[in-house]
Amino acid sequence: MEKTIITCALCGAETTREDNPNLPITPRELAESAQKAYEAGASIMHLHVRKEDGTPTMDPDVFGEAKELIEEKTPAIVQFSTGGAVGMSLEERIAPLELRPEMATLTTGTVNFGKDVFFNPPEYIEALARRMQELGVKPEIEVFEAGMIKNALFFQKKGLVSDPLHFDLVMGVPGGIPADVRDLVYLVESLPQDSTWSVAGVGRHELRLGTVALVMGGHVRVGFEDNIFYHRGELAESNAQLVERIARLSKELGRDVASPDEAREILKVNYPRR
Ligand code: KMH
Ligand code: ZN
Repeated sequence: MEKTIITCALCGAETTREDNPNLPITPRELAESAQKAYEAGASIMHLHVRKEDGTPTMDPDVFGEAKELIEEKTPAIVQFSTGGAVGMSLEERIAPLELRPEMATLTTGTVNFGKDVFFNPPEYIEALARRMQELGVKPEIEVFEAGMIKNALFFQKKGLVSDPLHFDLVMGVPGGIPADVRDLVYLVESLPQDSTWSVAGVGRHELRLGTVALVMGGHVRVGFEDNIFYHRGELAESNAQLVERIARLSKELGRDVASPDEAREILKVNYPRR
């Protein structure tokens, strides 16, 4: 089977230091966490950034600083979030793309998100996809609900996202698709043949669905954005600890872990790293 691409979702927008005191927040902390995650086997860093007080921001200056520091410390692919936090405007969410990360996320539909709504109307999707295409940024299509796959194909037909598509199946968000294995199988069977995919199981589902994905030939996302625990009731010490475990499982199951350059090859990330 193909090597496993491990994505590390370093901090997200929702996890707080109260949830887990080991959460990296500043660009320097994010880069240090990324370095250890890279050494443990991660080849993509899914990046959100925070203000100094820990609240989420889409400030391009903060994204730029974090990107630069991560790229100094690791050869990993830096993947910007364009989802940000619920309630952010399109203008805020699109702005960091001008920094031309190698990859960025693209959520192809609106979904309830706990008590909130993660708002992604067609005009947002179109604007984000178009700008990514213009700048040569490879989208990772974030799927929180089954209908988002079909919607991604609609934008592909319009010529706004290019083949081969890469999907991240985000499962177990309250309001989104549940994290059952049958749901994962259904989502994977709904993807275009030539596409690639990873799974991001939320909370306790991270390890279980990640392991199933390894067996199915998919790729895996782990990290504090999705899960703060190592075991039930035991907080994870670091992002690297979560990466290390899924890397170990992958190797035990006969799949080596992809380096960043191997990940670029598998995903057809064309944009040359600067
Ligand atoms: N924080 C969520 C509302 C993305 O990174 O693009 C959206 C999210 C998806 O995390
Ligand atoms: Zn995210």
